[in-house]
Amino acid sequence: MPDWKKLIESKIALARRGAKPGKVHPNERVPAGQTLVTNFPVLDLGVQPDVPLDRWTLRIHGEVATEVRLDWAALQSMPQVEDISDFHCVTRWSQLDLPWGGVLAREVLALANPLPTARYVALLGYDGYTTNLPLDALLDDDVLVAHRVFGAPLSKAHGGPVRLVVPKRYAWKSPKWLKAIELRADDKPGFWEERGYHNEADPWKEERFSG
Ligand SMILES: Nc1nc2c(c(=O)[nH]1)N[C@H]1C(S)=C(S)[C@@H](COP(=O)(O)O)O[C@H]1N2
Ligand SMILES: [Mo]
Repeated sequence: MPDWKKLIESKIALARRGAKPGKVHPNERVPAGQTLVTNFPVLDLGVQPDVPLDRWTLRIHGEVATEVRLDWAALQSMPQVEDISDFHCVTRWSQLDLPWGGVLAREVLALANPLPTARYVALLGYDGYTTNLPLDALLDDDVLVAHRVFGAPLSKAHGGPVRLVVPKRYAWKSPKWLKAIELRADDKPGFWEERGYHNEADPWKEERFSG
């Protein structure tokens, strides 16, 4: 793994600093401490893996009855939905009304027949990035295994060909270049969660840091 020390320190500093005065619009759409943007910033660890469509697969494994490896054709053959949702990054920007296209995460999970013991998910990106959520968080009707945004295929910068979108959590819980979903009986902290970010990440409770 590359040396992310500087990047990690600057991201944590940004999140700790507070939003710029006069630029915050907390209201029923914008959580406290967030600044509205419209340019859909790109944020990641600086490694944007190249995943050609014919090499992309999504593995669903762990506490499941049927381990599944979904390829692009299989994803396309599933019911396609669109959902417009807001995106809140812990580094203080929020973009409203992102029009995602893809497949409901809960339908993708159902293919693997999760066992009753499955209570958490560990999510993995092709860049090695990890994050974690309760399984329940993936069952909402705004959580997409997304491959389109703004009516076009998802760009590599934004996690194409396929990413997860979990609008009710800070955006670090929405892994780009989605590679695997591991269903687990126990919770397993991901990249940022191990570095002090909050395990739950609800922007409406400003769950930025743990402790
Ligand atoms: N695979 C992967 N997914 C990731 C990240 C990453 O570094 N790698 N960064 C996260 C963070 S911190 C944010 S804010 C969002 C940003 O998504 P965007 O670049 O499409 O705006 O992606 C999240 N998903
Ligand atoms: Mo972020």
